[in-house]
Amino acid sequence: MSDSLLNSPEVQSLLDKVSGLGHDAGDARLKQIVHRVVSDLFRTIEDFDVQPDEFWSAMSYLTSLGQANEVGLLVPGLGLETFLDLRMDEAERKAGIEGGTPRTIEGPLYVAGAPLSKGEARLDDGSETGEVLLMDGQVRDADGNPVPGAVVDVWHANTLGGYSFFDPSQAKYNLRRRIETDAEGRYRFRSILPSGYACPPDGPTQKLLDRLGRHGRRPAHIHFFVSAPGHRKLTTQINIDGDAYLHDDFAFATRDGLIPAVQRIDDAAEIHARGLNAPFARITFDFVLNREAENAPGTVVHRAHAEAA
Ligand code: MBD
Ligand code: FE
Repeated sequence: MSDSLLNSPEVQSLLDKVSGLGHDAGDARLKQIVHRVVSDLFRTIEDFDVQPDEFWSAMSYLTSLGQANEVGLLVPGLGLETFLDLRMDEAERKAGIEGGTPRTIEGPLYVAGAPLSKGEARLDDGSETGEVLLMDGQVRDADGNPVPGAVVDVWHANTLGGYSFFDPSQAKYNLRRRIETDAEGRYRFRSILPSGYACPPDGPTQKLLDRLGRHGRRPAHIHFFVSAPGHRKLTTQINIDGDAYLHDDFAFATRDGLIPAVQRIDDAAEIHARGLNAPFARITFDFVLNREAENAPGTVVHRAHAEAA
């Protein structure tokens, strides 16, 4: 409402001191950003006449978000992770990089150091009765040439939407593998079809979503990092077609080009030939990597990751 208080010399001087402006010690870029963020908070408090009770309930919310280790869950829920993707897409367009497999968000549930194998892997430990999924494809470069020796780092949820490590009922690295592509750039794996994810119903993320009148569901999906020397690292996911939340993802990660057909195979001879005893699902999906470029920001993102002990 009133800009006069915000613009008063007293408040402007307060913001300068808060941000460490006016002296050389510290990090100049961080000072600018803190100044902007705190100024915007002051403005929000002023414009909405935020009362002390409301302010302290927000501080207590942030405390609980950290204590529940849900910062990485609220971030995609607020579209921030998708916004970072859109910015990277734009930077690549400006750098003349086009045509690779679309990126989409990493999300909070990656675990580093999954077992590495050549050409193929089985992701599930056989303890679940989910529908078998056979997935395969090729990693290619921008010119359509196969990329041998690329690493396809894949992770997904089980049939209850739970991820190993975060769900202690699952074995270490269950449904997580790294597969090195073969001489033709091909990878293949056997797993089970995942189910969609739901935010912990009693957690702080879901609490905010409830107050926004939103759900906390994701469609069934499979995550990938695909990397190879000389190429831009790809962070992406595929969605399982037909999921009720396919175009209603609380984390805003569904993109055109990332919804491959799911073939349902019920031919007895083919089931038998695969060493299986029930109908299974098959997905073929090729990844196209862009060449590394000096005029675009890097795609190797440093963020805290769990490592299964
Ligand atoms: C997930 O499995 C996920 O991928 C994201 C982005 C958020 C929550 C759970
Ligand atoms: Fe996920």
